[in-house]
Amino acid sequence: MSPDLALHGAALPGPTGLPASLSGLTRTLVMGVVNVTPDSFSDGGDFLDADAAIAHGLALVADGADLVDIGGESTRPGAARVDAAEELRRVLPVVRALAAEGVVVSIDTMRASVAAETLGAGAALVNDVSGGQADDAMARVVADAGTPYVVMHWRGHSADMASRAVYADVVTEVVDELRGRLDALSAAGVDLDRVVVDPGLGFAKDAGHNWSLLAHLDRLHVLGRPLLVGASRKGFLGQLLAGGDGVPRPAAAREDATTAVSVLAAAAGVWAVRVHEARATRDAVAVVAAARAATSDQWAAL
Ligand code: PMM
Repeated sequence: MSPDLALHGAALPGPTGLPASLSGLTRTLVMGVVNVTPDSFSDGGDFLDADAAIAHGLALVADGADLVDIGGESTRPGAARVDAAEELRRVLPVVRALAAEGVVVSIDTMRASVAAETLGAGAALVNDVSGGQADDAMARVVADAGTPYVVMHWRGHSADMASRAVYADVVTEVVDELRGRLDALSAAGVDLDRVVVDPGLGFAKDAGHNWSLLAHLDRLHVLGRPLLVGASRKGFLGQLLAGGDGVPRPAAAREDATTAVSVLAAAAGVWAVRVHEARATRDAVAVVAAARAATSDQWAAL
């Protein structure tokens, strides 16, 4: 049996092309979320005003976030799309201001035009929940910019993704479908050394699918790419923590469970976790890194 079973996933190094401040870290990184939307499931409407969004991004960094993910389009189940002009109007001033403050900014978008504009305004990474499927032009933008690129597992837009949550073996199918995306993106000119993969918890997945993926994160390492996991405040945590009446725990009261998932993900060796509150997760990933270092020291000494 492995001596360090609880810490089985040696953390993979991050993608090529990260700012130097993030490339040498030996712990799981913390990606803080700022949704500049009226309708995201947990923070919708809180940061629709650019000044509030900028202040929140800075607060996340003060709390320990290594990078901040800015999104202008809600992807919660059932959400309708916004047009590109509105999405850009929401995110551009926030990206520009935070990048000017020295914050490492990730842009959460499925649109090539929004990615291109915000990369020009200082974003350092593109986080595409569709993994390049929503916009054929995305691969070209990312390849030309040479920035890191998060490719999430996705089966279709939010309006009807629930009907696509059908799997015979969710872990195998997610791995196979992500591999298919990597092949397609590579053929389109994207340097896979710059790619991070994400199982897409909650996207065309029910609670059971999310738990299976979390329990088998180690199997995603077969893709040979750094991993990102986004479980923060998601519905499956609300279901887990439902009261006796069966009513899911509200999103804002899922923070401790989110931190517990950050521990699991860090122990499985993910490169980064995407969270709405940074402080507790930053402490959690520090704990896992210290335990991992002590485990290797102990066995190296034998
Ligand atoms: N989840 C949301 C939005 N963007 N991006 C990645 N890479 N992974 C995720 O799991 C993910 C994401 C869900 O919406 P939220 O911003 O309201 O949490």
